[in-house]
Amino acid sequence: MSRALTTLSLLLASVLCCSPASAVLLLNFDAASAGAGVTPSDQGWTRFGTPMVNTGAFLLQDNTGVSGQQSGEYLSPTLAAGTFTRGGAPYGIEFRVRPRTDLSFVGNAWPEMYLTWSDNQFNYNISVDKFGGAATSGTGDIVYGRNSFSPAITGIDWSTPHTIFIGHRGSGGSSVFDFYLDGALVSTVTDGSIARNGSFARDAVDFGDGTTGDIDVAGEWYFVRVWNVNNPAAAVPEVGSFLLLSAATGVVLLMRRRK
Ligand SMILES: [Ca+2]
Ligand SMILES: [Ca+2]
Repeated sequence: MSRALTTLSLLLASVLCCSPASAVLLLNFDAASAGAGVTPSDQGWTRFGTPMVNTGAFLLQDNTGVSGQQSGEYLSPTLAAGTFTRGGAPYGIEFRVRPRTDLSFVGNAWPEMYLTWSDNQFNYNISVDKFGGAATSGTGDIVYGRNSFSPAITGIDWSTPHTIFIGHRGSGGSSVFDFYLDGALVSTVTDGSIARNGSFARDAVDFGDGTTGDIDVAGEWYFVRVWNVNNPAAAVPEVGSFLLLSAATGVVLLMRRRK
């Protein structure tokens, strides 16, 4: 075996033997991958209320053009029992969104553009707020809670979409949630702060417009994913990409040796 091939073999072997365990994408609805017109209903999710429209880039949630208040949300297929366990194994909920209109920050406005899930003990929910609190311009938030909004991430410029990653860490029988904005850790919330009574979307996720109350809002959902890892840096599933990268490195080495 030539030295170059040996080098390539060693590279591949080192990747195979020493890569961290691959992250597993447990659930994924990606609007762009699904294609225009395809909704989560076509991929085994359950829809409640008004459908969203897949533009080919995102799912458009928009009930603002119809008088009265609508709701419309999608509940994912149920994952393996215990996937979400309080104090249990890591998991991550990742989604890319852009609100088009503001949450009015009154009463039951909380689920007008929200994402929710439950573990074996509690329900959790976050909402996407274009303008923080009662503001009517400026930056906005990712908030949690009901009737009052507690911000997990603030100062978000929603003129463009952003990716939110909520990482679950078990901690001695209870849980903490790390909130990431576009891959950067912003805050950590204990389950005592974010947990609510309820079991809707247990071992599953649900997103969209969850109430017929108050005003309606519009927004864009690009993807919604669940991982078996709790931080976005680890959320890279493709072993193949590592091999390709290594093979490319090997080719470069081969070319250099030939010079
Ligand atoms: Ca609504
Ligand atoms: Ca607001």
